[in-house]
Amino acid sequence: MATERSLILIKPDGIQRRLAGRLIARIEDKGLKIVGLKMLQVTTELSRKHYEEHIDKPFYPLLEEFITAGPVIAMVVEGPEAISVMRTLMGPTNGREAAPGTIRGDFGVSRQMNLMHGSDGPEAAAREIEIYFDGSELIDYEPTLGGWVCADDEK
Ligand code: IDP
Ligand code: MG
Repeated sequence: MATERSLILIKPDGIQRRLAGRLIARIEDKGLKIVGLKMLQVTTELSRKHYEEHIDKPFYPLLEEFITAGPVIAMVVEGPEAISVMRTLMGPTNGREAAPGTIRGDFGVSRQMNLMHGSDGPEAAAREIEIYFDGSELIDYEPTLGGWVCADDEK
């Protein structure tokens, strides 16, 4: 088991729908640790870097229009297997197919406007964290309740 970091975004629909607090609460409720957080405006250039694997796909122009349409909140979330734990917490891409109980299943009905982004693997996480954050913006700290979130051999 590994402690991992994942790059999480609350996308413009989450901010515009005033869901940011509730979405951040889902991460906190799960027991994961937020080690970096900021609001920013994604530019066309940043979108092309972040979503480079999708640039040639037919949906990319709409994705770029969406992700640059308003501010996002970017976070780095840390915890045991944080990358897959966050993907499970968010649910599948399409909100119509996401099960109730998942973030996308509880808050959305769209494939594009699906509220959050989460890295899909360790390589993507490292790449994306570097795109959105400077090392100095990430804070190492031990939450007071850290010892009650999971056992030492799970960290
Ligand atoms: P993921 O965010 O669940 O990893 P990806 O397939 O990597 O999903 O797609 C990146 C983002 O692009 C999605 O979260 C969604 O906002 C958007 N997207 C994905 N597929 C489509 C599509 O077919 N039409 C429009 N937007 C899409
Ligand atoms: Mg993806």
